Amino acid sequence: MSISMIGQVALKPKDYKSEVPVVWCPGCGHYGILNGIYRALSEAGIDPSRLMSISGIGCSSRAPYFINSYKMHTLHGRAGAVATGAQLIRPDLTTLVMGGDGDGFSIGGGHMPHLARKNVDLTYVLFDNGIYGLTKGQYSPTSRPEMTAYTTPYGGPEAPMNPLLYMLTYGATYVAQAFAGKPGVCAELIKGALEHRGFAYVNIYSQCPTFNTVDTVEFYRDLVETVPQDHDVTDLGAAISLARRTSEGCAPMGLLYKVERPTLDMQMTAIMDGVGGREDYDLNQIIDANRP
Ligand SMILES: Cc1ncc(C[n+]2csc(CCOP(=O)(O)OP(=O)(O)O)c2C)c(N)n1
Repeated sequence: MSISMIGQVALKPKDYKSEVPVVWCPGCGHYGILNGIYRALSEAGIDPSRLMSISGIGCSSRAPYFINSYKMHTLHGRAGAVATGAQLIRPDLTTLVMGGDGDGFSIGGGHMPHLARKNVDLTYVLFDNGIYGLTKGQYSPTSRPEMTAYTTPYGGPEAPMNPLLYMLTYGATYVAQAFAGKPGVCAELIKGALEHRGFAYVNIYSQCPTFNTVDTVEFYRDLVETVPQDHDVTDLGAAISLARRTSEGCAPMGLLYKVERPTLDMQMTAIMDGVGGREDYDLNQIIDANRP
């Protein structure tokens, strides 16, 4: 988001809590992520009246209800598409998208590459619990083969996708990963994402104690490994190498990649300014001429 959005207000994390009670299961990792989001919003000084929280459908996609902001709870898998439109029409506001691995990478999988390649100026926090929670436990694109669910009672035949590798490959300009059991790390990385101008993707592992019995808190604790201090966040090759370590059983936690590139709204403004300055340009005439 634009730098002018930073430090607008001095509010405490609790000031970002809405009056809606949080209804996730006891022990759900999504609580830790939500706390990280409250802290990040507070530390970045985001004005709640200038914040758009947008989600699809899922347990995680309920997050906007719990955040003091303007909000849209949209269609399953369509949060990114709706957010792109909202951000383009109001680039002066902060756009925060939240949702699950099913929402983002199953039904919403067709939208994710375009958010990254277009460099839409928004923060996308993906609550990655490796399962469909809301619909009571089906296999998701990030499920490990070991996970048994009622749609895969003997485990799954598919290799899980790697969200970090995916986002790096499609051109996201900020890519980070954390674990819900470390809300402080979540807060730091989400704050960085909110302050970043461009498409910022934060993948957060989140335990689902109700339906996912293999990706436990202990599993994630052992899995995550802090990004080395000497990692160069502008080096795409190095970021990709770190992301690939996930398949070797040690997932990077921290900021993997961060670069500057013109955002979609900047490019659109440049085009419209250029066209709008032309004497022969008349939008109504163009629309009339192209009417079917
Ligand atoms: C078009 C459509 N298809 C399917 C559903 C059913 N559905 C709702 S949420 C969901 C998956 C939720 O999983 P995820 O996005 O990983 O979020 P979680 O609940 O685990 O946080 C599905 C399949 C739906 N609501 N709409």
